[in-house]
Amino acid sequence: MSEDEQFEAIETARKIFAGPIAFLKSAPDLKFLPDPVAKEVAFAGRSNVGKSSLLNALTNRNGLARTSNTPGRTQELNFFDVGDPAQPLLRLVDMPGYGYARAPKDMVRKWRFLINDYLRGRAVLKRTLLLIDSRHGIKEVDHDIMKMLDDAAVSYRIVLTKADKVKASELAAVADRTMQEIRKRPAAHPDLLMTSSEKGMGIPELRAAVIDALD
Ligand SMILES: Nc1nc2c(ncn2[C@@H]2O[C@H](COP(=O)(O)OP(=O)(O)OP(=O)(O)O)[C@@H](O)[C@H]2O)c(=O)[nH]1
Ligand SMILES: [Mg+2]
Repeated sequence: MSEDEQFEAIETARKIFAGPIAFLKSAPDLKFLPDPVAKEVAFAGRSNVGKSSLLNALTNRNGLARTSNTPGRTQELNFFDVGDPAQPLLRLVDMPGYGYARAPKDMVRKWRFLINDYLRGRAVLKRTLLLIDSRHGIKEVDHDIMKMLDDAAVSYRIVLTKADKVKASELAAVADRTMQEIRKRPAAHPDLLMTSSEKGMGIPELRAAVIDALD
């Protein structure tokens, strides 16, 4: 993409996310999923990685998705309509986190099935944004999810979060390591997005990446 095209993609995406966006529904179980009438883009990642915060930054609406310092805040699949709610352009899906060791075992199991079944089986899911904490890089549980997505040929894109929490040199190092991982992954988008919901870093580019996923 040329610089002009990237600029245009960012501007188009900015306008879309400045328009109407509304909470649609919460699905604690696959049988409560909304009718698959719009393309979906999902936010997945370890517990506390910053999924709900990133969704809020993306839509420029604080408090649209509920965030918390305590892991395990989001416990259901939460759907948000972008565009005219009667005919949404797309739906954003805020997911429960995985890998939260201190959650009760039956809850962990329930979330794992919900996450895996949704990601693997949802025909309207156009792309999964797989969030990785800049401070920690890719962990074992992330490898498990990536393998599952690769095996099921579900397109995903890695997004580093909380970039404001690390020094520029550390960010460059974690980005390098993560890029090496991505190259080996068949279903992963070849580029990395570096973001901070707190500082707004990478958010315009992430908006463009979400819109790009709809093609
Ligand atoms: N400094 C900083 N803190 C962040 C950023 N993004 C999220 N946080 C903080 O990280 C914590 C977790 O954020 P959430 O958005 O709730 O994380 P989540 O991935 O939705 O968590 P679960 O729903 O529990 O899986 C909150 O205290 C946020 O304020 C960021 O870019 N920078
Ligand atoms: Mg959350």
